[in-house]
Parts: sequence; C-alpha cells; structure tokens
Amino acid sequence: PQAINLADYRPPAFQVDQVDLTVDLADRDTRVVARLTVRRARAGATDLTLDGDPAMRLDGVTIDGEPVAETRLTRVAEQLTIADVPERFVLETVTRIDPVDNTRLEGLYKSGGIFCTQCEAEGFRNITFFPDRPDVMARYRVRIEADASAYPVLLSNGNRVEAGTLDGGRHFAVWEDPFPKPSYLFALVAGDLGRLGDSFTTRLGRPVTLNIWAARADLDKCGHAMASLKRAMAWDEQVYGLEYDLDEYNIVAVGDFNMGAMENKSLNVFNTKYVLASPETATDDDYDHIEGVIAHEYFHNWTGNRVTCRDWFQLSLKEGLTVFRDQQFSADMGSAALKRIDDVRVLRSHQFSEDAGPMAHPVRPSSYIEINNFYTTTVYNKGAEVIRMMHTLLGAEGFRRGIDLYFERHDGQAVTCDDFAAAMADAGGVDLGQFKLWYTQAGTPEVHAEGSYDPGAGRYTLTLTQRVPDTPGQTGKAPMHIPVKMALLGPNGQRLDARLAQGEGRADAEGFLLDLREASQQFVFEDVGVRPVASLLRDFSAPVRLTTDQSRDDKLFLLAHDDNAFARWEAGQDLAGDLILGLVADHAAGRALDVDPAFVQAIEQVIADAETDPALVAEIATLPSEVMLGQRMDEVDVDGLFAARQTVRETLGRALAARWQAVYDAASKRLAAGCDAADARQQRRVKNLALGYLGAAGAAGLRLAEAQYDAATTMTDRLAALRVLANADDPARERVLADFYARYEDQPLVIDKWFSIQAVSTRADTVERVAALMDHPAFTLANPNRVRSLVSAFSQLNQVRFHDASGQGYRLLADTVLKVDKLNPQIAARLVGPLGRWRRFDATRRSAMRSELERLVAVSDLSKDVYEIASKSLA
Ligand code: BAL
Ligand code: ZN
Repeated sequence: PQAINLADYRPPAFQVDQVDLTVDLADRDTRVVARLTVRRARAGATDLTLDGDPAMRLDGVTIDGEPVAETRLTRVAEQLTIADVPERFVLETVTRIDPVDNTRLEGLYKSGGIFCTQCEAEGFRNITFFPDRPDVMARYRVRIEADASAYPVLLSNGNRVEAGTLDGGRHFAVWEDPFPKPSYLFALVAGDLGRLGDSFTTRLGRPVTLNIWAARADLDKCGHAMASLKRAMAWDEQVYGLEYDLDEYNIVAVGDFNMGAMENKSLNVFNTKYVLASPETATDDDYDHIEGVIAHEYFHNWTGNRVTCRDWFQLSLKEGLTVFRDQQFSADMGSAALKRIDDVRVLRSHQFSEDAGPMAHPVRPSSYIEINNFYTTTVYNKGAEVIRMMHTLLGAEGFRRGIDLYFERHDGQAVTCDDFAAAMADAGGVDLGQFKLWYTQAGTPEVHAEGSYDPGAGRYTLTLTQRVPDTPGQTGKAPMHIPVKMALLGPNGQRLDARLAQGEGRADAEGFLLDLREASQQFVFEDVGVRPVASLLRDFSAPVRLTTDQSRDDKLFLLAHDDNAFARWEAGQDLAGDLILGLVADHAAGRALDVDPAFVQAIEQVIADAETDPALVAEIATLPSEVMLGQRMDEVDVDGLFAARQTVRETLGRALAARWQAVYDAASKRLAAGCDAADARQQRRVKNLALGYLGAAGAAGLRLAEAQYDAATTMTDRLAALRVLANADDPARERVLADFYARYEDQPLVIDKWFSIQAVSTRADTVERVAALMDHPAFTLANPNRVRSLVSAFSQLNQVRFHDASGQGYRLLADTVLKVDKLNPQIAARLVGPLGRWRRFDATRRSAMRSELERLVAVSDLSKDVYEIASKSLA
C-alpha cells in the first residue's frame, strides 16, 4: 500500500458546487443516482478523477445528458477517471450498492433494520463516485425512496422540503442542506424509529426542533442525551457566541457503529453507547460520557462543519479544538478539577503510550497509509492539549478573540492548522512561531525541574530543562515552547508573593505562568522569605512528563496542602508511583514488600476529608494503573507491577479498614437520606472506592460487595460490586455474573459491561475465560462495541493477564485481528496497538509479541489498515 504525504497536497482540479442525489433504498440493491454540478478549478485540467469503491457497480455515466463513451472511462482500484471533460458540466452517474453486505460500516449500511451512513473520513466513495476529499464543498439535495412500512422515517442533512407516497407501498422524502459541505458530512438514515422530540430557541430567537431517534423500546433512555444537547447549545452561545444555524437538529442512535458518534450536518449518527442511559442501565461515568459526546458533536457544527479541514492531515484542526471545547463544557457543567484529572488520566494512559511507541506521530501527521488509523489520541487528546496551551498563553479573552477572528476569516472554508494558529497569534498579539512545533514534533517532551533556595538572599531559583525524545522518523528535535503554571507555597500551604526577577513569564492570580523555551532555563524568584515548596505544572498546563528533585516529604506536603486540586492529586499519584516502583524493585530482588507507613498515613489523612470533598478524595485515593506505572519503567515488569500494586491496595484496605467502612457507611447513609443528583454521584464514587479497598482487604469486604450487588438500585452500584467480585476467588462470583447476564440479557450496552468486567478481571484464569467468552452466543465480531468490550478491554486495560508469559493473550489478539479484518478493517486495525508495544517488555514477551505481528503482516489479503499498524510496529 502507498503512503499519502502532506507535502504532496494539491488543491482539487475540479470543484463540485451542487450534488443532487436520489437514493432508492433496497437491502441488497440500492440504486444511487448522483447529479454533480462540476466546475474546473485548476487551469489546464482535462480529466476528472473521482473516488469510488471497487465493489460499486457503475450502471451509467452522462455529461450534460449525453452518455459518456466507455473509451473515456478508466476505472482503476478506487478511482474512476473521465477523460476530456468540459470547463463546466453536469455529471450524472448511476451506481448500485449492497448495504446489507457492508460489514465495514463505512458508507451506507444496515444496523438492526435501519439504513444509516458513515462517511468520515472516506465513506462517501462507497455510496457514489465523487471527489471524496474535504476541500470539495457542495450544496446537497437528497431524495430518499424506500418501503413505507419498513422505513417510515427518512432523514438526511438540512431541511425536509418535500415528502410523499409512491407506488408499490413506497414513499419518498427530499432534503436540502443550504450549507456547502464536504462529502464526509453527508448522512442518510431510513428506518422504523421512535422519536423523542424537544425544542430550543437560540439567543437570536430561532426556534430549533430537536429530535432523538432510536428504537422505540429505548426512547425512555434518551432524556439525558436531550438535556445534554440543550445545555451544549446554550453553553456554546454563552461562551463562544456560537448559535445553531438550521431549524432542525437530528440525532439517530444505532447499535453498530465504528466510532462514538458522527457530526454530520444537522443529522448526527450516534453509537447507542453515547445516547442511551437510565440509572438502572448506565453508570454515572456513562452519563458524563454521553453529555461530553453529545456536546462534542454539537460543537462540531462550528468547529468542523462551518469551518472544515483542507485535508485529512489537518484532522486536529477540528478534533483537537472540539475536544478542548467539550472538555471546557464538561468542566463548566460539573467540577473543573475532576474533569481535568480525568482528561489527564486518559491522555497519559493512552496518548503517552502512543507517543512512546511505533505509531508515534505529530498532532498534524505528515504521512499516512490509511487515514482511519489517524483518529488517534494524539490527534484528538494531545491536539486538545495544544489548543488548551494556546488558551493558557492568550488567556480566556485573548483566546475568544482568536476564535472570533478564525470564524471571521474562514467561515465556509476548508483550512489548515496554520490558519487557526495565525488567527490566534494575530488576535492575541503573540508569537506562536516556536509554539507551532507542537503540531509537527511527535513525542512527549520530558521536563526536569530542580529548585534551590538561598535563605540569606530570600531567593528561589528554579531550573527547568527539557528534552523531546526521538520518535520514528524524527530525531534531534528542537526545544518546544512549554507553558508551565506554578506557584511557591509556604509552610501552611499559602501561596507566597514572590517576584519573578529572571526568566520569561508572568504572575497571575494563581501564581506564575512561565514560558519554557530553551533546552535549559533558569527562573529566579526574589522576596521569598521562607523555604518554599514549588507546586509545578498546575492544572497540567502542558502535556509533558515532569520529573523533579522534590523529596518524598515535599510531595507529602503538596498532597496535604496544595491549593491546586490537580497538583494535589498529582502529588498523590507521584508518591504512589514512587512507592509501587520501589516495591517492584523489591519484588525483583526477592525482598519482602513493605509499604511505607508514611504513605498509608497520608491516605488516611486524605480520606478524613471524604465528607467535604468526596469525589476528589476518591480520585486521590485511586492508585495509578499498572499501564501508567509501566510507562515509568525502562522495561515493564508485568508481574512485579501487579504484585506491588496489589500489595499496596491490600495494605491500604486492611490498615484503614475501619476508615473505609466509616466512609462507606457515611456515604450510604447520605444516599439513603436522599441527596441531589450531583451529590449522590459523588457519594457513590467515594462509597465504591471504599468498597474496592474493603474487597481487597478480605472476606468481609466481599460479603459487603455481594450485599451491595443484590440491593443495588443503580448500575453504578451494581457494577462496582460486580467488579469487586469478578476479581475475587469467591463462591458468589459465578452467581452474580450469571445473575447480571440474566437480568440484562436484552440490553446490549449492559451486556457489553458484562463482557468487559470479565475481560479486566485480575484472576489468573482470565485469558482462558476471555477465549471462552469469544464463543459465547452473545458475542459477535460484527458489532464494534462487543469486540471492544471484550477484546480491547482485555488487551488494553488488563496488563497482567494480557501479557501472560504463555503468550496466549497475544495469540488470541492476533487471531481476533485476522477474523475482524475480514469484516471490518478499521476496527481490526484498532485492535493491533497493544502488540506494537513489544519493545517495552522482557525478551520472552517481546519475541512472542513480535511473532504475532509477523504472522499478521505475512497474511496476503490483509487490509491496508492492519498492514499499516502491524508493519510500522515491526519497523
Ligand atoms: N468526526 C468523527 C467523530 C468525532 O470526532 O466527532
Ligand atoms: Zn470530533
């Protein structure tokens, strides 16, 4: 397969101004008539090249009504070229496609009796022949015809302008979208769907009809999504002055979907996972994710749809920005500190490993084989961090001016990350020249901080050094512009009023914002009357790995006193990491695993605050995962990490059992007394944290979990109890697992949880269990959610069992990749990642993982999706 390079970008030779589609829906034989109004855009261009899936049947081509001779048509691989076309013309093609056979879930396909589409990034070419690239923006008029009783609801983008009946029990609807858009934002849905309707009036008085379409039996689970949508619409007006621009906004929930959701203009198609929720079937975290994804897709209406990407290398232009916006929104809807902790946890566990592995790529990649492989945490989450740093550098007002300027300049255009940065730089009056390295240099910068205090002079000197590691294809990188938020704390945790006397930066309401630009830089603070403890990288102001010369006591101090909640959490994570990695070394040396009593005591102090700030306490008292801890080791000691982390969990569980029980009881009491929804979820969070520790401590905790499981009235509580039991060697385990399955057999999203919880079990027999579950009647490789729930959960979250020294986990994963690849290459490619981390493990595991990758690349009809990831993993 051939790589596509950013350096080769050329504007399109022809533009399409208008698309008239007639889609005559039938299961195995859907007929698509496409009339394109085409105009030459590049002088001298004579041949029109269109993208089109080789499986599509082409039944006819006319130009301005005249059939085009076969001799002018060349169809090679994914392209159709028409020779010698005029300057302006109307092209009509007739194609026939089979939506039922479409297991790739790209283009037009059927999910549970519903016709739906997924066109990002390059799915439109599976529906009709088209210049399927985002810088070709056209107006669409779409006529859908279908059987009236099987598909009473017919939807596309924009406004419905016509509808009626046809002979033979069929009917039609015509939709017009007044906004020019790239083909990836096209959508069509037809089905027998229930509707939850609502409305929203924009600040300028436009009434907007809101509809969520889902299976009728699921309509009672759509209320949270609808409420989230209305909150997102109001928030975007308040914070960014951005208003919805059509009369209708439709969301359709389907069960088979490659992504989480898709922002098609006015017709979002969603994975049911990010729409459906009731307290009995969805956890508190699910509620948050739904709110976040609903908002994310809505925010795309401006950041993605009104202004879109020139080419797919610019994907982060819309995704990084829109993730940042959804993060801001969720922070405003709940707790900013908790949201930040959550986002950083996701970034570190997924993006940092990507950045340290064979698929490391810049936020704006410069080359790809299959663009679907670049919907990554780097483009999305690191991309959002890049936007966040601009927000930090410009301040909220400057950033808003930058956004305003961006829309003023580019509304209706397909643009680049450079255009975005230019708007920010111009509006903020800042030089982002060096900063833009964040778009082009891959790898997580490593920052080291050392502080020294001169009591005589009242001077504190902070030395920051940075290094950007080599990544595939990139070595010898330049220093980055890294914004470092920090404060100097005095003995009681109070912020010291020091003066920054040397080094670029400024004081702000919460301390200082330092501009680290050099490989090594000194920042000198004067008027520091007492020895301070530096609180560094507050709010995680840059996506870097920070190490410091701070002592255990400094970190204990920050854990107890830091007024920046994120930094306080970070100090706790750091301490826990130091402790666990120390025990891993003890484990390797055959020494006893003794947990530092100072850490136990510090956690005891933290949980003393459980009544005042339950959710933050729960975050702080949650140990870093084995995956995250493994990142701190030169070679991941799989078994040592598991043993060490378990020892710390059990020690905290036993040593503080009475405390955990008190936390559990207090939270249960508060919940029983009836508290508001926000408080209730915080109480559940801390209660279930306590349950986890009590479960780790021994039999009494397991009985408590069993009782909680049986009495639970929410999925949050039931699942938390099930998790404790699923990890245990306990007679109740099989009973509750069977009970859970029987209770929720008809709820696919809940059955996904049932698969996941077994996949992430730390029990020694988990590999065999996962293999057996793949033969369970409810398991299918055709449904992406189900594959993710079992196979991705196992391979990405269960470090100790996936990396079982037998290599069984690796084999299972590679076997699954090959099977899924036959159905859905995009999903298959997403499974490969864990095998690509082979360099991080010991010789036995390394070689077993490599062998599986070699087995993959040796397959002759492998998709280019899997080939790209597997071959780059071996390189
Ligand atoms: N654009 C693909 C789905 C999303 O990021 O919103
Ligand atoms: Zn997005």
